Amino acid sequence: KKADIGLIGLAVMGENLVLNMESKGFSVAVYNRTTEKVDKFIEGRGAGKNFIGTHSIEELVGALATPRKVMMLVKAGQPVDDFIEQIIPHLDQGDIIIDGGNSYFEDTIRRTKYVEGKGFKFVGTGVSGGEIGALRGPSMMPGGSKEAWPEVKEIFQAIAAKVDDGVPCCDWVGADGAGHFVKMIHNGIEYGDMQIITEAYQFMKEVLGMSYDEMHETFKKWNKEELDSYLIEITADIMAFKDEDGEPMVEKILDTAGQKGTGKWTGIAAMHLGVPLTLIGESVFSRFLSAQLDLRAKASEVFEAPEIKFDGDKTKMLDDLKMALYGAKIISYAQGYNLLMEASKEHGWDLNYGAIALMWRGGCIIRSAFLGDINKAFDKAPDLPHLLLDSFFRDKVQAAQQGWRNVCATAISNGIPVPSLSSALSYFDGFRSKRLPANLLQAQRDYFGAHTYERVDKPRGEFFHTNWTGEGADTVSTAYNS
Ligand code: 2AM
Repeated sequence: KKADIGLIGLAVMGENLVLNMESKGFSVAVYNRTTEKVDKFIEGRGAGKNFIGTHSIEELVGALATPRKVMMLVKAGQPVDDFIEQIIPHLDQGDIIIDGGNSYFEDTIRRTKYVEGKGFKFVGTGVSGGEIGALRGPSMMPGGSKEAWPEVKEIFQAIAAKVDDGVPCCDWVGADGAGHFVKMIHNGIEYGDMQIITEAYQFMKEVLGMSYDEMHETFKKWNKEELDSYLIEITADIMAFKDEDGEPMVEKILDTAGQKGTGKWTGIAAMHLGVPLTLIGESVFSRFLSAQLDLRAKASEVFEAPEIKFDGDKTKMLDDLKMALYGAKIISYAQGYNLLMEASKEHGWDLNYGAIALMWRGGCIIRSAFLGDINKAFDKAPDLPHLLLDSFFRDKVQAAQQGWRNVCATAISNGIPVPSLSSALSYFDGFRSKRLPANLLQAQRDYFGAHTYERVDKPRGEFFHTNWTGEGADTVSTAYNS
């Protein structure tokens, strides 16, 4: 009997994902470049289960029922292109190649065109949730050849995480690179969520002078309220975790953050599309700053920190801090969705924003109750132009802003960095401003470069130039319009 699906790449993600598929009743043919891993798997975790071990791409493809579904979970980049080349000669019309790795969405756009050009179908799917997610139910974000969706839907939705009454955290995202793009935004949002929690941690510890036990209790409490989410939950656990000597484990960890680049890609995508993705941007920069250990050590000897002065009501300040996190989180998701909307326009993806919130609602690192509220906002208004214009989030941000301002002001006067919390607040203050000081910016550009400007008392699209110094000629610059 032929297998329902084939998988290339028996590393951590691949192995757990095929075990998940098998547990849902699907038979899976497996292959890995280093073929000893195939045998090890078949004799080990795969023993006695519905797997077919194969030792070549030809054998793998030959073991599959038609239309064939060949899924790759291999290192992003060249290996994906190499495998596509190896798979294609063995395929028939209608067969499907699936890339479940962490591919860059531009690569997925290119590969979809290429594979479709050869007469086959291509799916690039984001898979989030790490090792445990892959085994028990990840969040899955598939995009690519639309005609492939009915063929893979059953398997994908069966293995995906479920929320509420069994709603799968997996739905069709859109054409070509849409799935991998949405996965990238997920990762960017994850950077932001993590960063604002670390800012709250430093504030609690240094401004409020809280102990790890107190911080543990606070995060635990927050996890039952608006901030209910996986990242708040694990942070509560981490606060309580003691090293062998009884000291808090986090105190032993070097303060230099790593990254694999997906947050950076999200920031770059925002720059390309002209979207003010400030909170995620700051969280990426904060990781870079954390990595400048030596420079920071030197600077810490040069500059004196302001003395911490806090004699206010700690309970009230903790409530304010929760509001700061909540307000900033709303901003971060609003900015992330702004980027999704611009990308959707640019690439013609026609993204379903409510469905994306549901895909992230369970299984992945950013899973939270909050995503249910985002889903509701897009249910109410599928064409909502910006999350902050939804009445629910508008009211929440209004209610959060006083506490949030208080936290930022207190942090700044005490010399505690809050780049993401404060930049999100500045964004909000800019976003709600009918008039920004960009009028001066336009004047400067016109002054030094004759870039021209539009006037408040004339229709848009009419451009003016002023001879600011009385020396310049009347020639205007048409070099840049942005
Ligand atoms: P390996 O076990 O033979 O190293 C995650 O690293 C997965 O991607 C593994 O299955 C790994 O195969 C595969 N992989 C990594 N680099 C590869 C390459 N250059 N060519 C083929 N497979 C690769």
